[in-house]
Amino acid sequence: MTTSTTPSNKLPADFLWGFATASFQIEGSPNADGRGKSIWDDFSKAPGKTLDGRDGDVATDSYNRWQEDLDLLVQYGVKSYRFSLAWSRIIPLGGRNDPVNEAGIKWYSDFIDALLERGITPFVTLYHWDLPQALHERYLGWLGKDEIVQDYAHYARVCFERFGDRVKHWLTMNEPWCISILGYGRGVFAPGRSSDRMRSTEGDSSTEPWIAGHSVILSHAHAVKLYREEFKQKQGGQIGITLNGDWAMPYDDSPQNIEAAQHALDVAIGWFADPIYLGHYPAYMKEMLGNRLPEFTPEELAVVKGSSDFYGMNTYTTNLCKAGGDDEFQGCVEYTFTRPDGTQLGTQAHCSWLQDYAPGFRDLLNYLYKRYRKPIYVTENGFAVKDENTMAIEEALHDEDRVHYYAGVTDSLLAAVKEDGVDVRGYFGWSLLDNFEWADGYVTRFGVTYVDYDTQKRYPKDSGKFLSKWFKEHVPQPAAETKPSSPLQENGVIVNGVNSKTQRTKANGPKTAAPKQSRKAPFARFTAYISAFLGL
Ligand code: PNW
Repeated sequence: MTTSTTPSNKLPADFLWGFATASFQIEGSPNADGRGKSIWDDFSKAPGKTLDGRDGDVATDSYNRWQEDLDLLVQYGVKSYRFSLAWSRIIPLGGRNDPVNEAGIKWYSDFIDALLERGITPFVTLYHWDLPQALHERYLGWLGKDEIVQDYAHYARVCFERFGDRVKHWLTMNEPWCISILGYGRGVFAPGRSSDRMRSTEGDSSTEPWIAGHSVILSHAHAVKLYREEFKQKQGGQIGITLNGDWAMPYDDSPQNIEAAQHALDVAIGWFADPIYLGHYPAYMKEMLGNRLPEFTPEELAVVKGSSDFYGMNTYTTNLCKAGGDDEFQGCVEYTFTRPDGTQLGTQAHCSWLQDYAPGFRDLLNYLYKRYRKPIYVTENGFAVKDENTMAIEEALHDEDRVHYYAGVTDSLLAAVKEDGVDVRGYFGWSLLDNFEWADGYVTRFGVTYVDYDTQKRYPKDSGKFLSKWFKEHVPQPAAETKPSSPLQENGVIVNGVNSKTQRTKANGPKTAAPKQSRKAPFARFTAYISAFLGL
């Protein structure tokens, strides 16, 4: 393990840290440069679908303000940025026989170049929920297994071909549980299908989520097969999936509640992770769903098993688990934040499903590493301060509860790596910016940067400064590191914005601080600028 060569309170020098976003949540500009509609365009405009009745047409206007976003990333000193590609900007109608949109490709291509020029590693999600609307109309999106697997693989191929010379970290899907359950079961996310006829005129919550999940797994697996067979050798990147999943703690010591916590994990995480890493659905899911759980053919399973180079972990909270109830989407387990003695697990966030409980973060890392034996990238983690949206900006910038959350989590992260030996390779806070929080509209803010939606001005919060400082202190600076003004090239191929010599230095771990003399003047100006900006 790389950690053995680093001092006891430091993460490895090549640890990637940064912030995450998603296309529909930040870009806006739904009609720019030939973009096609996604399922979130109409859904977010339909009455009653978002808390504040607002849609994603402007969001944080990042399609236009991308340079400001890059400036922020530089000022925070991130190593990496996780963002997603909007499928309908690249293939407006989405399908394998539909035209590719060069203007959309150019936008992302320029953005990737701009990241690399700043020494920031792009960590790219292919699918973060904005399915091309045309594919929903053609065959109901993720319910049309045979079609979607081929269309998704084709979309992935276009992305590997056009961006894979520069992108070395790929995520196929963001949070299959949310895609399937919230989109096709509870009906609270696009496309909003549900058996609840108050909510939707169409849908069957008892069958569709499990069918959608099956298609997501197969689509992911076929994209990975394609990458490994045709791209990996020459491009040299890694590819995997990112799953949501919160730690599940038994409500008390009773055997049925201990078992309930495992059932919660089986449905929240094992539904996807067990087939992908272990080669089968969890036994409990079969028991719970019977023949409503689709089966993999042996040929499908051969593609699915082992189809992720790492474990992409999105996590936010810990749930206390009690056996009982009939909510299959939670494994027929009841969740609470109230302990048997009446106390709360942690500080309540703005959204009901989230409380601050850092020990759960460490426990989850340990559970996942032990069960799936893969290096872990924490691809999302964050907190929404209660009532932040109604505070004056000055008050919101001092986001004490979010700082507390991140202080706990970073402690847990370090303990998991240094004391427990968990192989964690990266960490991304959710989110770089306050943004369009799906069904919550803009009322729930997850950003480490405050966005004033009247002016679109960005203001770093205390939490952003905290993470910037924490990672600066806990990730050794590679000896040769400067902020390159243009991507360095090796054999004509840009390698993550640094050349392989720098990477080797990084991998070996620096023994001493970087000699700064040679670039003293510009470097000193640069650090002074960052410090002034962050108020450090
Ligand atoms: C994730 N839940 O979504 C998504 O990946 C982000 O796009 C989103 O903004 C972020 O977390 C914050 O919500 C989730 O109900 C949505 O447990 C809902 C849940 C979890 C994650």
